[in-house]
Amino acid sequence: MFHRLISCLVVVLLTSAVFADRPNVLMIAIDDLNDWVEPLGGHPDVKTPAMAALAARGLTFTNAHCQAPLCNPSRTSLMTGLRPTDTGVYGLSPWFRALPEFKDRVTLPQYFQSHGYRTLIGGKIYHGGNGRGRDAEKECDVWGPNASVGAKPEKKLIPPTPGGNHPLMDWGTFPHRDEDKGDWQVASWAVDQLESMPDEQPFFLSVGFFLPHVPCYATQKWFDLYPDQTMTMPPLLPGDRDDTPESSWYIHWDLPEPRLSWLEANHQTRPLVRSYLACVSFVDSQVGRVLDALEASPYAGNTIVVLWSDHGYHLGEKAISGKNSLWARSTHVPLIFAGPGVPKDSKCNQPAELLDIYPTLAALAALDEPQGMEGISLLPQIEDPQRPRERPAICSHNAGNHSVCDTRWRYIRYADGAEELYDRNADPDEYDNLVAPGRDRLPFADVIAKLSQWLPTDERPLAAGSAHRILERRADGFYWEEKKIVPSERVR
Ligand SMILES: [Ca+2]
Ligand SMILES: [Ca+2]
Repeated sequence: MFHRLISCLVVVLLTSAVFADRPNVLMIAIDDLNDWVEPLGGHPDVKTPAMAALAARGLTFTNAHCQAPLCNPSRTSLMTGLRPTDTGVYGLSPWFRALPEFKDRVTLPQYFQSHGYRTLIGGKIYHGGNGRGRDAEKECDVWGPNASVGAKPEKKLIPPTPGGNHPLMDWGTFPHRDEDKGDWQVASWAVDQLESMPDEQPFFLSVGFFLPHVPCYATQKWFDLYPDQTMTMPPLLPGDRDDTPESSWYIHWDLPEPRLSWLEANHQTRPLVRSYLACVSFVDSQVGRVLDALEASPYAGNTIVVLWSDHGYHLGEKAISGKNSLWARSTHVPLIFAGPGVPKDSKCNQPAELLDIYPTLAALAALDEPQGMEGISLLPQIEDPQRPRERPAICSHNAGNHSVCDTRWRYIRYADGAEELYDRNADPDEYDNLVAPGRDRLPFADVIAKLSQWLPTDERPLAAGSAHRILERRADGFYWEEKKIVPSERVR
């Protein structure tokens, strides 16, 4: 009995000694946030003071890209450390735990939990309610509130949208309070956790915000930041799709997110842009509430912060709104690290992938190197932001469709072999497809050969239960959500 007591005491003392120098982790995820944030400069008017302050005390990866331009596959990849091409998860279904081969895959929070961390998840980290059902206790120690829209108007604020007038497809302002929004409640939960965190364990706190995902509702004060008369519109080049291949339409063939043609016909382009900007600033204010609480807590000096978005969003660029593309507006995402070991006010333009977050956080926290990762730790770039990275950033949207970005080029290859190439230094808006049909491909053969080496091979078959936004190339043509694509029916 006495021996047991002593050995328990020794274990407690040892554990405290080990934990004492382990940094905590605060991971902030934002849904559908493109590069319209101050640290990335994607929109000249955008006001995101909290993210700017985080960038000032950390390192921003200015050339970071998601692995899939859609919630479920992107988050599955980030949290498991596997590419969509190796999970077969490309659609809004399945939840990867439903697949026998990933039932026990150790996710990012679970990896920290296995190293003695207390793990907490609030808001949208996994897609929808994933992880919160049966066996929820296996995913983390503490679940906070799920993501929600919160206050809604009595009826939609915009005209009925194509593709079934989806209830989420809406934007604008109406009388409500910031406190009644789902993201406010998620931020409040995170603040409460930081104020009452037990001291005996380091923590891994994941906080996922829903906005600026549609419906883009915000209170009037956030719209007032962007006066309609002076707000800058994104550059929308008429005819920009004239040089993109036919299959570039297949990857977003039929969606609830309206095309630019519908936005224009319904005078909704400016309202959408303004609502999106308002929501970006609102969500930034909620990031600020959480970061202020961290600053006021005993953990201010010993917490690694990482902020990311699961993918970007088009606001009319390339004739579409929404995600589901392989261009900059869909793949380019905020990725900011701050805290112990991270240089202040720094930028790194080397290609980075959301997939890299898992091994990077493990390295920053000095845990054993996680095995079986497809991401590569960004620690060398955190130590020296100028240090080159050989591997480009790869984004995949359904089997066979990939984009590859290095520090200069974006190369896209679709499942039917069609190609695009953009010189992002000379053409940051990716207007000019250098290898459009009829153009001389030869001057770019070397660049294409170099980038093509990184295209995923041996792609895993589509995961069982795949649904929603699934594109397949079959012997007799392309199928969108099980329905054969008839090219002449394309909605421009
Ligand atoms: Ca998303
Ligand atoms: Ca073009």
